Amino acid sequence: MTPDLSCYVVLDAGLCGDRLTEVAGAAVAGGAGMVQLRMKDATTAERIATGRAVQAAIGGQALFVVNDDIEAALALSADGVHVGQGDMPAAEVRRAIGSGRLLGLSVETEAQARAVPDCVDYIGAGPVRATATKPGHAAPTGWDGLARIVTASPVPAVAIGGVTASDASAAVRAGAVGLAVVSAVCAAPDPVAAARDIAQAMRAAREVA
Ligand code: TZP
Ligand code: MG
Repeated sequence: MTPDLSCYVVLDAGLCGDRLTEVAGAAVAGGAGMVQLRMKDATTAERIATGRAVQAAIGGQALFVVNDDIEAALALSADGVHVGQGDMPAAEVRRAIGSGRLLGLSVETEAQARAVPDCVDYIGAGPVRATATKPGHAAPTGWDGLARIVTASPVPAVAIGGVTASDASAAVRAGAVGLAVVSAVCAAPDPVAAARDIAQAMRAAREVA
């Protein structure tokens, strides 16, 4: 499975509110290749119910991963799971989800990037910039820090944290394969156009690189 991570939309329940399913469909219509369901304060049952609606909205047009919740991901037959440094260790997640699903890991520092195990398929690296979307996040990496993380990581990286379509060139220069966004799509007045801008900007940035 070689996912297209150029435009990776993280559906944050807090930011999307009751538009979550609508934003999922819009993200895919705009060209998002990967969609993550991120419901921090929900139960597994709620994640499964919302995940079903999201999957219906995506209609198989993008990969679908669940943040943190292995049980929900398995119940949904999701394409993968994304975990952070404070969650279950990646090797244990891999054992639980099997080899046929994607495993993403959040990475905040170069040291963490060096320690990424082989069982991880991609990393979400950042935050590149400070962002209100993730309270208590690690120190922003900036683009130079992101480049160091990318170099240290054995697997592809998407840049996350306050990034927008206008960051595509910087992300490509830093070696990232995509932009992972929450507010740039979830809080956009036109989420289809927002996702399309990101996907196109990444394509264009790669062409000139
Ligand atoms: N992980 C690192 S920063 C972040 C996550 C989930 C939030 C990114 O949100 P936004 O709105 O794109 O800055
Ligand atoms: Mg987590």
